[in-house]
Amino acid sequence: MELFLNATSPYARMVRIVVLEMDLAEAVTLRWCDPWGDESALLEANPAGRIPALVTEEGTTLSESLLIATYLNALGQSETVIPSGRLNEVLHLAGLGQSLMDAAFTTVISRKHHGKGVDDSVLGRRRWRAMQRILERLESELNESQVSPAVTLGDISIAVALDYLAFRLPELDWASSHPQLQAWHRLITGEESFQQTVFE
Ligand SMILES: N[C@@H](CCC(=O)N[C@@H](CS)C(=O)NCC(=O)O)C(=O)O
Repeated sequence: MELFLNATSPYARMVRIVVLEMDLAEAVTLRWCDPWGDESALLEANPAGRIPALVTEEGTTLSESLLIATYLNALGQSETVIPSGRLNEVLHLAGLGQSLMDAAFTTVISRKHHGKGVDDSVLGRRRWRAMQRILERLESELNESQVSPAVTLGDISIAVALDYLAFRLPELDWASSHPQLQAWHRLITGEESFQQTVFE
């Protein structure tokens, strides 16, 4: 299989961590690319021109990080990142993580193209409010005692989104205002799969 990715995409990092957690690293060739460069190989794999994109052993092209994660989860030999007995909880958390990622990533890209003033636009403010609300929700739902040895897609999605906030929007300083979440995040990101994939 081939996975198109770069070192700064939170969506791609989430999938990469799933690859590692599912013991699939040897089955996946990493295809480093610039999603903004319209490279033909990436456009072939995903006409939307976005990463992550996965080409399966059969040559099927998959896009969208959560769908790729679902596919990899079904392939793996080891413990699953979407345990069926915890489906509600895992999908609930994965959705919150993805929403946080979306709001953060759109903020970063909007700033890049329209300047920081875009944060004060109607949509910019809406995104900031969404991020604050999601962080408050996570602070109320997660703490150290909920960390189980087998990391799930929900854990991965949220922890990567939080790392992305610290990486690209450090002024938000989510950690100091959300102490329980910070403690949860510290435990999750101690995993080898997180250490191997830090944002660069
Ligand atoms: N919903 C998509 C979002 C993917 C996405 O936006 N990826 C960014 C990189 S972080 C990208 O490739 N952007 C290039 C573009 O939008 O043209 C997913 O979950 O995979």
